Amino acid sequence: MADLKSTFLNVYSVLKKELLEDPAFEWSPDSREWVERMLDYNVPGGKLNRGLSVIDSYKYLKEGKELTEDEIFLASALGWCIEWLQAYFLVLDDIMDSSHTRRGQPCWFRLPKVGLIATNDGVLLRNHIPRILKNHFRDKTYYVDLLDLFNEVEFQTASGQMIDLITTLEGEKDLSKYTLSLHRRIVQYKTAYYSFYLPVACALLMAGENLDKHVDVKNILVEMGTYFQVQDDYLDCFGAPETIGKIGTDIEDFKCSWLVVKALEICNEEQKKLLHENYGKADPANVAKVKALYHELNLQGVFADYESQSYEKLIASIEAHPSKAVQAVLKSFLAKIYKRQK
Ligand code: GPP
Ligand code: MG
Ligand code: MG
Ligand code: MG
Repeated sequence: MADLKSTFLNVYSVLKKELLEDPAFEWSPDSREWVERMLDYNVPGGKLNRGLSVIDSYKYLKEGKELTEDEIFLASALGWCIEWLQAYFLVLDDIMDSSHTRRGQPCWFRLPKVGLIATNDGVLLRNHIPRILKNHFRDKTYYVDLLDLFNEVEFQTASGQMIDLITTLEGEKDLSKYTLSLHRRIVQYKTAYYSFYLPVACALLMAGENLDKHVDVKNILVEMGTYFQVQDDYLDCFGAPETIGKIGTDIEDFKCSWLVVKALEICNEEQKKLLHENYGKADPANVAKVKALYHELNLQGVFADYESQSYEKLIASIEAHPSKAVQAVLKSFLAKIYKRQK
């Protein structure tokens, strides 16, 4: 595993070097330095689960056959495309969510030298993906399918992000619209497709599969991604910032988080009034009142039940899948996130 990770990181250096020598631009020392610093700050510092999953999944699909060096490189390059996509989303999401920290350091746009240049860096990160794909996959039979996959998934994510944002609009602060079905729609689109379906879909394309034949796999991965974002919502309030690398902002931002949806489901009238008065305000005193209510309602216990039920359901649907190789892919993915603390 440690070995796979270091191979994966070596591929990052190769891809970065190619991008910094992209012949479509006339580089200067300044521009090269900026992009290199921007990439090193935003691309490789996460858990790398999404990227590494492409290699893992491809291995399972090859049913134990030793991968060639070329296959490992290509699966890693696709894994990095997903990490690039994630970096692009996070740089912009942190601006949209007024976040302060990410991966244990200030958000990129919070650096005094960066500010709103970060928006253009997001655009650059996004543009790097088709360049990596062109450099390494142009002559593959599945090249068009890869481009189409990344486009589809980006559209779904941006659409999910849009509903995440517009539900919080000032002047329409109305908690009564925050239901489990709205929450589900948001997280399915903003998180599940790019974080769960995309890595496995990349591996399937590399293995020569037709994605139209794997709708059942997609459905299971979307379920898993939904569970993953519920964990993210939970950790936003109950996680330790030193462990998750970020300070939560969902309460301040009036987000349709799984926690507020559950709180609204189980609270009494008096508690509901407290939520209405304090949710979505930046003042730490208001935030503290919401957190105290979450404790009072034992949302930790409610979440623990949700977590074990989701796990059981996911395992049952995975075991109903006819292919043992696909089962192995999905189970290894689930094992990586079950009861995660970060
Ligand atoms: C995670 O939501 C969703 C994304 C990172 C998708 C962003 C999509 C864009 C098109 C910008 P989150 O805000 O809960 O994540 P975190 O808790 O990590 O800030
Ligand atoms: Mg965010
Ligand atoms: Mg967000
Ligand atoms: Mg979050």
